[in-house]
Amino acid sequence: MKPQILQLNPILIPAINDELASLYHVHKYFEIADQAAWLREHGPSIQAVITGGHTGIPRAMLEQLPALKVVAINGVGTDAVDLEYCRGRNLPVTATLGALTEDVADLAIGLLIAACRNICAGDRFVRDGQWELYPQPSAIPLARRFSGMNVGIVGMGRVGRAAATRAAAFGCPIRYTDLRRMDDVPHEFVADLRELARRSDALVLCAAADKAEGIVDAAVLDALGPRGYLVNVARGRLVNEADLAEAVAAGRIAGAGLDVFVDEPRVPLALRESDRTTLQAHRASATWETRTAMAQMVLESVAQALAGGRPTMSLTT
Ligand code: 8YV
Repeated sequence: MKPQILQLNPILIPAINDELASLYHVHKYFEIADQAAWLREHGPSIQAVITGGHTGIPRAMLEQLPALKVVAINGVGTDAVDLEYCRGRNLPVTATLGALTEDVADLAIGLLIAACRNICAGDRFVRDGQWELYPQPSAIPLARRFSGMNVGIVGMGRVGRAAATRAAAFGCPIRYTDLRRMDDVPHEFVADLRELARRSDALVLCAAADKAEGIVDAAVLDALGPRGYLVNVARGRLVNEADLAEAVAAGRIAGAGLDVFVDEPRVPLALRESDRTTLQAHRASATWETRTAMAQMVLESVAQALAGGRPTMSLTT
């Protein structure tokens, strides 16, 4: 009999789904109507879980999966999995480390340029026929130059470094904050986030959210100031979203480019209504190339764990 695996998020690569189906009996949790009853009946036979970084897996569900040999995260965020609990069970939790770095950094810079240059508002202006109605150049406010901006990176991990490399290529002086100074990073370390915001034209959030919640609050946004931009490609909960919505609505920051939100897919109205925001539906890693590479790593991790070995990408064992 094929091993039974539980998939909490869809995988969007047909070839990978075919391979999963050929190797395992795959249960798609998101398609099950009575999930509680299903878990009670089938939980004991599940040997592997595949989930997304943002979705993770609740501890209560893990407790209903006694035969589990691996939690394979199709992503890099581990903030939605209780890693301590998994360590206690000697349960491998794997992530797709390195696979999505470039795409997430690309989108960070894309969002920042889109925010500075009002690309989405400009698109709506043309698309809605407004240009014909208001052909005078003054109908659209002047934008801000991105090249040469002071960029502050919050979280100098893989994605932070890739975003810094890209911004540096645009002639941007880079500063960063993290839990500690990194000896192998050529950019200026600023320990205090508020100070980093004060010295930045744009703050780019690339940090893990395992321990950081609401670190970008009204005080940080005010330090960024009315000419400053916020970009978030990490996790919504790094930001106090109510503070951000107020700052955007009042023009206390110049704009924001956001791929992630506190309570996805719900996005506060103030952020949706504002022309200062450029919004994405948590899409930073959503390219064919990256999602294929990620899904292959997930397949590999599940195979390694079910063969009785320690998955190479395990963060807990
Ligand atoms: C993933 C993410 O692409 O890597 C993460 O932690 O949040 C995402 O960007 C997502 O998990 C895909 O399932």
